[in-house]
Amino acid sequence: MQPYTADGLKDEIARRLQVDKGQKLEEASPKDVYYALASIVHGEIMPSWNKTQQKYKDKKAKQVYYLSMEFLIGSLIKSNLLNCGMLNQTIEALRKMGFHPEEIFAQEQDAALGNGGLGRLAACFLDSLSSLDYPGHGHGIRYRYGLFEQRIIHGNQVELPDYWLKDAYPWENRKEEEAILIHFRGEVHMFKKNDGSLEFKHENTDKVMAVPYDIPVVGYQNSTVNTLRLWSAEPYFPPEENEGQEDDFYHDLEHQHSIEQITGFLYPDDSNIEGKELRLKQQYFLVSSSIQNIIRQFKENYQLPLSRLPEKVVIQINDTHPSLGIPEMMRVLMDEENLSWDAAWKVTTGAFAYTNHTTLSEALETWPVEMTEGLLPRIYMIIHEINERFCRDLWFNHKEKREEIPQLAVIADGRVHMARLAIVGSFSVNGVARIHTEILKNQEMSGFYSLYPKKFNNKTNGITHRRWLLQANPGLAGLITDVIGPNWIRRPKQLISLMKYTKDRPLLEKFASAKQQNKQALANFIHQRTGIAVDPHSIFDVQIKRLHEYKRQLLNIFHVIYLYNELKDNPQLDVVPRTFIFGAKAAPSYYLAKEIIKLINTVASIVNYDKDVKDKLKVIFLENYNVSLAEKIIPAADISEQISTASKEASGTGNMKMMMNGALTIGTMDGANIEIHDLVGDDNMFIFGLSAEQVMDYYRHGGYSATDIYNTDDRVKRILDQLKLGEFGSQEIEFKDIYYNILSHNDPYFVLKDFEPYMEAHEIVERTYRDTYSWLQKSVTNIAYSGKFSSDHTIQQYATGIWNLKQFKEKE
Ligand code: OX2
Repeated sequence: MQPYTADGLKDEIARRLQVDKGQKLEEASPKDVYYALASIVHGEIMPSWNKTQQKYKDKKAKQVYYLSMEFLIGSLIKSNLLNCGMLNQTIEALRKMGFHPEEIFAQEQDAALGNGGLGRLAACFLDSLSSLDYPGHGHGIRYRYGLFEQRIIHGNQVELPDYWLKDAYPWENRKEEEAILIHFRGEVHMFKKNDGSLEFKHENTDKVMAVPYDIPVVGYQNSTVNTLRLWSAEPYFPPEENEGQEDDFYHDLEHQHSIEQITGFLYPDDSNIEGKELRLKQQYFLVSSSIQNIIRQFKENYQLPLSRLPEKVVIQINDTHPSLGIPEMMRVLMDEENLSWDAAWKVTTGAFAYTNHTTLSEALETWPVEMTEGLLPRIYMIIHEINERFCRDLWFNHKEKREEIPQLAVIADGRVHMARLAIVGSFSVNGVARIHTEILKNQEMSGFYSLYPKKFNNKTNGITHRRWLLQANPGLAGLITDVIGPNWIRRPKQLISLMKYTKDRPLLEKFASAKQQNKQALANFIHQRTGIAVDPHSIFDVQIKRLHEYKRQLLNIFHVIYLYNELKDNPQLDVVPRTFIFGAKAAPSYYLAKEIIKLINTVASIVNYDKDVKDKLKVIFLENYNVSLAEKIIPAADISEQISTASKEASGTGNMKMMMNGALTIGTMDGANIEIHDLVGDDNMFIFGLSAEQVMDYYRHGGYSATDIYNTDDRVKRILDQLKLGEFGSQEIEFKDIYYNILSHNDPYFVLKDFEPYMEAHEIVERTYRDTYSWLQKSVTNIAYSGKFSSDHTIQQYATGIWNLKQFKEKE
């Protein structure tokens, strides 16, 4: 890529404005400048993009396709500039032009094509694949509406549509010539061929075009550019029907609308299934377009028989959402490419690998047989056959499993069980953190684990340190480079060299000052957004993630209420000032989650204006939490709240992002917290609460008695009574459902059970914070060990352990 100087860039921006819009620089709005800049960057990317694709083709490289219903890529302008090696010059150029660089970057709307961790993981993986020169691409859906925009009105979450495409999106290229036809419904007819074998014809189908939009995935200063291909649903116009159809105008409009619905919006559920036919349609739309495309590219590029596809192609499915790709590949191989069942099955199970992200039963997808069969008759036939063969194999070849067949069958109780389909049809099944994989092997999927022990493996999640440290926290990143040199940028594990400096007081002061600047910046942002002044020297205690009962934002807000009660009883109490920062979206239909958001906002509205509390306690709920907001909050965090009910959070990735930015974790022994603990130990994080074994043990024995705790712990009783009696609401009934959920439904997520240890852990936090020097040592220790959680490391593990993929280094 061409190295631009700041002046060169400035001139080029001015030239583009002139040529494209007839505009003088002085007349250009921030948006105009953003588009001019994005078009320059895109122009820089194009040649490398073409070259990379050509190289893969010429060298017949093996490729991985990451299939995901979600890619939470956020904003790309800064990361593209960074990866192209143009960020610093751009910042300088924009300043010279009299613009605030962040204002220009903020013109890009986040592409919020994901809900949370699962979608963001996919985006981090793409970044690492390109940065490590792996041939790896994403396939997803180009939703016209991304995750809803959240507004908080009178404390309540209100959802607004996220029409992120209302302005042109500068990073995508429409590739109409590569569109693919998708078939829904219709009938399947069977014929006997001359050789006696059967032929299936899927006829009278509803046809939809899948049009690809390609987004470049730029590697970090290495000229590798892979592709994120997002499919958009459009009406199919058969050539012969182009004329004389005016009579059907309204019918056509309706038809067109129903087709465009398929890629209309992202389902806003996280760790929860949304059992709707439209969602099933979206899933099949994604996999049918992707699988047809993969097979087409294989045939074009490799000139090999399809039986050898697994040597050149591996398909990683992100949770079960794309697991219909398995029967879809069988369909294409058998019905279109004339492979036998056995040959097609060998290819399919040699190509697919499945990542599981949760053991929550409410998230395990199943689809009603009638719905699947009606919408996808040929696919259903294939699933049925997969199931028949699998059950037969169990019956005849695994006699010890006969009793378990109902729990293992792909079709059971009138439903198609997607996780079972994914396990049977893949050569690899992985969990996303060590404990999660162990739970899969020994509990949730133990029946399958004993059948196929070799399929199961762990790949602990990771995050791209380029976006989450280098780009989001330039102050800290620059300091790290000053201390240990720049090699950590390409080899993040080298952050460990920081351990040599944990006793260097003057240096620790510099770390403190980098954090302080970020806290000041966040305090300014909070003031501008909410009008509330927070003390930038208070502890910034952060919980940012989707709102879910198992993530226990409720436990956090109970702690806040407890502190508030203490301060009300004794306003002179000597406490370290705290700012509690929340960011969370609740699924629109998740009533209790929305009540918890309302409770947090209600507590905030009382605490923040109470004179007795003064500056000792502030509660901030930042609305519309998304990737861009995370980039502002994470560099400023002192405390990272990772307090899920043990065994429930498969991994978590926010825990890694905050650790990498020097926050200390308060958390349960759950998900990847355990692996953070392996590295930094009890001295450098605050672990509390029930273990996963204890939680699972309670579940097996019908839970524990929440009422006992209510009756014996005055602090708990006071908080719950305050909820019930309406002390935190405008009406008495306000938060009674939270109250009853805990006491009448016996506290399914162990909020009360973990209350006492959580309070104690927070006391230790406070004591530790008072010792600035010791706090800084712990903070730097966390940064030093965080390199292991770079997604580069995770991707290396996938590449060697599952994909058998080679880095594609160009030899010039
Ligand atoms: C999330 C998990 O809840 C989270 O623990 C994990 O870190 C993340 O995926 C990435 O692996 N939907 N979202 C998740 O799982 C599902 C299903």
